[in-house]
Amino acid sequence: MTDELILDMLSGSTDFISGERMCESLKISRTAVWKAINKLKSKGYQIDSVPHRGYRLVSSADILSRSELNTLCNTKMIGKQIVYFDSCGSTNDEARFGDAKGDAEGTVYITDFQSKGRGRLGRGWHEQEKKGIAMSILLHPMISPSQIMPVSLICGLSICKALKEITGLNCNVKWPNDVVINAKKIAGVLIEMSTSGEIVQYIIPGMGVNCNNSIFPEDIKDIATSVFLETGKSVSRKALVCGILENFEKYYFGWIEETQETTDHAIDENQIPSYLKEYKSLCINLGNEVIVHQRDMTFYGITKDITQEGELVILLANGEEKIILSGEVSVRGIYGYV
Ligand code: BT5
Repeated sequence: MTDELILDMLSGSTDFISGERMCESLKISRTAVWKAINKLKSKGYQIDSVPHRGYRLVSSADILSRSELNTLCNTKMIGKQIVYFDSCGSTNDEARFGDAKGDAEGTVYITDFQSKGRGRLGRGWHEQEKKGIAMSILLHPMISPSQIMPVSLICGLSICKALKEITGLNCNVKWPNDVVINAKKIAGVLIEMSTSGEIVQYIIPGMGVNCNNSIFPEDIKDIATSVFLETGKSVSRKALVCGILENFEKYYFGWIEETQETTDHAIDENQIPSYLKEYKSLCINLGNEVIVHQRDMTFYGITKDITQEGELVILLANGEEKIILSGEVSVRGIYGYV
């Protein structure tokens, strides 16, 4: 914790900060400062120490530290509080524990290594230490459980947009929230929520993004990809985290506001929510052949549209239209479905 506070001070200054000033501001001993500086150096931070002048941060380690993310992220609420773990089981669990402790809406839980990352329906999420992004956001929206589908779409859209802005990659979203490029998956989203009757107590979107991975385990090597594998270059995970959080904040609060307006007034069927226009332009399902697996049923069709509530409209071979809110949807040509 002391090292995080010292990092806060160092990253907020381009000049040297004396050891004495650190002791005074943090009410700690000289030895505690010295130990914390050494801990930061051992994590990979390059810190100049000059007698009579103090310490200065020269370069950062590739760590998703709270203080640096706080300085970099240009958001009002999402990520204003960041809880960082060197390692943890699942950031979605950490967000759940955080909610129970009364953490604020918008708190982001992030780790450099997730040992028990979850996918949907009991599946796993592979993570390589310090190569990807694993983070979860705690949300307390004033909506009913039946209205949450767009949060899922907004997560995929935000990752897609940030990947374009930071790395130049042209990714797509596969409904509801996988992010894909060249028929492989580069990011996935797991949404978990708790409800009490008609009230949403929390929604926790967990996002996993493959950044600098050069290799994947045998079972997913043909379906997974990373920024590094697509561009041949490493990406700054910190910059990408901030890009995702900034996009998420913009689309999420825009959607909440529009939802509020449509609750106050009659729904205008022609007024598409702004996030949805952009989502549709990146959605690989639209116009393509899909297979839908729902419990014991499987059917084929062409994706015709996405409703304002975020559901998929599928045109079946017999001309009937089917609206899908959940289930596994595979798109022809995308990992595995050919
Ligand atoms: C997902 O599930 O894609 C949701 C992944 C969410 C992970 C984040 S990380 C932060 C937060 N904390 C968590 O514990 N989870 C969230 P699903 O659509 O069910 O896809 C899972 C499937 O994707 C697996 O069965 C594998 O086939 C494949 N897979 C696993 N790891 C992958 C990876 N790193 N890249 C691409 N595909 C992967």
